[in-house]
Amino acid sequence: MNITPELSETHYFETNLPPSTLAEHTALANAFVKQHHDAKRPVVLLTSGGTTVPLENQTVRFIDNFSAGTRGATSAEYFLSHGYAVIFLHRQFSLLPFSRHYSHSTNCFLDFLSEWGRIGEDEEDGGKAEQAATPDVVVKAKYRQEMLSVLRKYQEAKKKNLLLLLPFTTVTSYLFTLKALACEMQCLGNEALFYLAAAVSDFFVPPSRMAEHKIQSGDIPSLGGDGSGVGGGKKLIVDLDPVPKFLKRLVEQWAPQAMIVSFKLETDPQMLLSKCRQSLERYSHHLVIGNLLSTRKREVVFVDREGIEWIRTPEAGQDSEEVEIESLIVPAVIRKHQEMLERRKTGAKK
Ligand code: PAZ
Repeated sequence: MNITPELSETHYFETNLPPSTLAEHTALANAFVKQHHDAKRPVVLLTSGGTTVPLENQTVRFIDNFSAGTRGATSAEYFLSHGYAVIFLHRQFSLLPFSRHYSHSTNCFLDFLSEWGRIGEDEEDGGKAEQAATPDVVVKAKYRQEMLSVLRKYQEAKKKNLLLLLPFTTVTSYLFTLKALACEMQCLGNEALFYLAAAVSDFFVPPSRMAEHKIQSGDIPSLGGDGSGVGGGKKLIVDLDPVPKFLKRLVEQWAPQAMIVSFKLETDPQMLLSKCRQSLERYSHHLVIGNLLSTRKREVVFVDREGIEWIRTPEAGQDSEEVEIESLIVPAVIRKHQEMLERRKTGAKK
């Protein structure tokens, strides 16, 4: 039988179990989408972080992806600052908008704090502070201004319910949730934007070949040889199937009216542009943003039907603040989204 992409995708959803959180996450997304649709606010579904590929049903070992979620968490803050409501579909425990400034950093969050009035701990405070009557804790003076600004933006997003955090772990839970959320967002039509920055595994272990329990080194067969090599010639061979390509389904069926932006990561500079163009041709979505592992925080390339455009951060000088590249990427994506909305309103084709 010839396995078409449609068949392999249908087969994937029929043979893998949905995550136990699917119904709850779909209901949360439904209410969120309704609220912002009523308020005529554009909504972006932003995916972030890496998916895992479990090797066992009762998972002890899994294959992981390097992504920390920096691109996604940072971009989410810029989308919020430009008036979008954000569904943040992210790898559990990866970076989150706002808290990213203080979590996963080389500092322990306690390093941002000091005891009120404790001379020497935080010189600026120590100089000015009076001894507190009761022990208290404060943010160190040098972090206060920035933390206040982050806190205000975070509280504003919370108060207006502009940010919905939905976690995933495995590639399967990611795909089931993406599909369900896309369907929930259909009512938004053109106002919906998909910004797919998650690093999604291309391969997985199908349920039919998945070990139930922790793989035991003693059960692994010896693969020939005289047994004198490392491990006595034993090898754990991991046999993975390709994950069906979902982008086409997303574009054509799950979110046919939305603007869809995907990221493409490569390590070989010679391949980056051709892979971005290939992705655009294959899936017919609106924009591919290419980036290289080694330079992803300094430059990206936009590839769409109009051509290519590099976006780079300015050289950080001695006194100048480092510019987050997402502060350049997100407004450029939003411009394209607004242009698309304008074109659809006027019925112009492009
Ligand atoms: O999460 P991070 O900031 O460390 O990395 C971001 C990224 C490189 C995963 C993202 O920009 C990206 O390219 N995502 C798509 C990866 C892919 O080609 O599947």
